[in-house]
Amino acid sequence: MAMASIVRTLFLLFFFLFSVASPSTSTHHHHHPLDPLSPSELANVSAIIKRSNPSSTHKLTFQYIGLDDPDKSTVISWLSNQTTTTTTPPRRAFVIARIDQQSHEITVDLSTNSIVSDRVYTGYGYPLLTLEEQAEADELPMKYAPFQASIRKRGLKLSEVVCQTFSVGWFGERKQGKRLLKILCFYLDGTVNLYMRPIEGITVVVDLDEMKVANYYDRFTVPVPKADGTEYRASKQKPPFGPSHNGMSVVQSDGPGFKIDGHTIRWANWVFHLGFDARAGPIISLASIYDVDKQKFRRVMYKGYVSELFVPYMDPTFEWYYKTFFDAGEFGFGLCSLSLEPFTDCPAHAEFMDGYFAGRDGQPIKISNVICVFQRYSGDIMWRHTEAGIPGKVIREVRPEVNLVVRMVSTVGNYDYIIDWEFKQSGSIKFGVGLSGLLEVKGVTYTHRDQIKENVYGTLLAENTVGVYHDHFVTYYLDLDVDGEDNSFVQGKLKTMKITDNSSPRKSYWTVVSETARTESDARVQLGLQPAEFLVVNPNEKTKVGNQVGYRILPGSLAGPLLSDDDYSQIRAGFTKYQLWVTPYNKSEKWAGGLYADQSRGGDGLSVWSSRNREIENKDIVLWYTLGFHHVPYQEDFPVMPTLSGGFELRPANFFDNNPVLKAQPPKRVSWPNCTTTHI
Ligand SMILES: *[C@@H]1O[C@H](CO)[C@@H](O)[C@H](O)[C@H]1NC(C)=O
Ligand SMILES: *[C@@H]1O[C@H](CO)[C@@H](O)[C@H](O)[C@H]1NC(C)=O
Ligand SMILES: *[C@@H]1O[C@H](CO)[C@@H](O)[C@H](O)[C@H]1NC(C)=O
Ligand SMILES: *[C@@H]1O[C@H](CO)[C@@H](O)[C@H](O)[C@H]1NC(C)=O
Ligand SMILES: [Cu+2]
Repeated sequence: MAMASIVRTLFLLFFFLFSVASPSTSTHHHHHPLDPLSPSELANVSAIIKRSNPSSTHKLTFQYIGLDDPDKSTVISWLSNQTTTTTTPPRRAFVIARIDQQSHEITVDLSTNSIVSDRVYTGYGYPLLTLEEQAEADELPMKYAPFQASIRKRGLKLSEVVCQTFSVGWFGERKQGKRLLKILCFYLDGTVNLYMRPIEGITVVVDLDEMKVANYYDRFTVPVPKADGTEYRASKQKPPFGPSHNGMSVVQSDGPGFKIDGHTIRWANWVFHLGFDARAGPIISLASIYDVDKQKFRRVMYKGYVSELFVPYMDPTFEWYYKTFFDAGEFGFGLCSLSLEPFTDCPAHAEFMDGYFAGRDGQPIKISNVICVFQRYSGDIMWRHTEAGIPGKVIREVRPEVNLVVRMVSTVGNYDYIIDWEFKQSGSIKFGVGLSGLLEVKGVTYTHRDQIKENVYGTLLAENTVGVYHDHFVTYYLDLDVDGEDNSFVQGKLKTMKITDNSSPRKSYWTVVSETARTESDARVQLGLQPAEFLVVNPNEKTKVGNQVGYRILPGSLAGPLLSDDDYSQIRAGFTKYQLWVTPYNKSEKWAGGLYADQSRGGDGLSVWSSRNREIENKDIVLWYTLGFHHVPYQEDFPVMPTLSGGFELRPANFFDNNPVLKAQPPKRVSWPNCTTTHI
């Protein structure tokens, strides 16, 4: 939620000094039209834009540079022709730059090294914040005399203070606001867990375009929570120690089991493309699964990624009310990811992929090991049966479950979001979100619950420390192409049927009544209220016995908004109103909270698009799924949260003619060094 700590600034410097990829070293030519922009492409894009906006006369910053995908039809015909041709479609970049305090949307053609279009955006809202401008803003209070006085007044040392940036949201202001950030500061002095030591009462407002303090508030003083007990580093813990385990690992006798070729990953019966984007993080494209009976790969998903995260806090007081963050659209979900640590973030047998983004000056910055890919074996059973009903014999068949996981962790300030894409041989894709990291806590005078007589909007977690109630909503963009583009959204509603004519001893049963959504309004669903199956089908493709081929959504982590519809934050986050939406495919409809999420007003985004109520039957459609957590903090979340996990699943539904892993081969017995099975 908050961003740009000193830690991150140091990381950034590190990358600038050691990891800036030189354009001249990369002559790598592109293998796939959906590959993310390479370092040299990022450098070229910014060089082209800089050339037409010389720094002598223009102030230019790059807020976002990413791949501008070729048209879907181009990609698909490239894919089906790729063995016979080597030319990839022309590469383009989409850029949002701030030029002389205006937001420009610029498309650059990399095959001609030229600007194709340059449009000034005049609507509400602002683009992604850069890491660099946040780091600069964080330093402003240190040199601001009233802030220094506030720190002195509290008896604190300025050298132990670190500040963090917070987006300001929108609360009904009529006039277009300036690009602002709010800055809150924290106290180290004996800990690295700065988030547990807020210096409450002080709010610094920064004008980003001017890069100066625009407003300053010091409204009250409460004790800064103690450093004691906030430490989470293993090296700093004192006995008695917690539980340990035996350092277990998984043996892969024949290697990793998957192949990474550029950005294309092949594993078991799956093939897909894995990209990285500063805003979305990992992007999975062109996921297809091999059908053993049909002897071919069949398309499942054209593209999927996290489109937005909405994190509203539930404290309406002056210091907290504005905390209603759009973590992807304001801070960049990819931008906030840091290198994964081998052996701990991902198991020993994982492989890693690097990611690149453009810094504020347009130069490429590398995040090494930003994504990992690994096989997951957790002792689960893929399918089994023991047959004891046949006289004279017992038949036992078991297939253990081994899945493939693609993982990225985004650390948006205090929170760590663990994003897992898990592919199963049975055709399922599981979407996992894990929340860990540090709570955003509020400093209070109370040291015991019995002292509290007012609403503190959260849980007293430790002395002087309240964990404020909040939500996390994660919205996925899922462009499913089940056996091709033209798909429909079907709700199979489970209806109770009454028997009143005594035709059966039963009084009732349930049956499935299927309804195909005709327009977008038919496909807005608040999950959990009614028993139903939710499917994306291809009405033009049938199984041998005549069912429409499809995939169904297995909902999970259901949480709807609890803010009122007229609350400004909820207007901005209209996409959380339903957990499921379906829209017709439109290349420009990507970001559920709008392209310009910072200070957005709800004028762009999923709920606005859906309100056009376009036709979606037997068309290229996009499914949007929002999972959520209402987070009531508990003391166990202090000083660092044990991971809270959630997710949902897409699962084939009459897609295959029978169990697609019927003929999955039993695994080879792996011989373990010095290990025998223990019988209990
Ligand atoms: C970058 O630009 C240079 C010259 O302007 C060109 O030779 C090179 O191919 C470009 N690289 C990419 C990846 O577009
Ligand atoms: C292969 O490429 C050609 C020309 O680029 C295109 O006309 C054709 O449709 C493509 N084939 C398929 C199967 O998409
Ligand atoms: C695609 O979406 C944009 C943004 O919602 C809209 O302006 C445009 O009209 C749409 N195009 C089509 C063909 O529907
Ligand atoms: C396996 O056992 C042998 C003999 O008992 C021993 O020398 C060796 O170190 C063991 N290897 C491992 C990996 O534990
Ligand atoms: Cu939380």
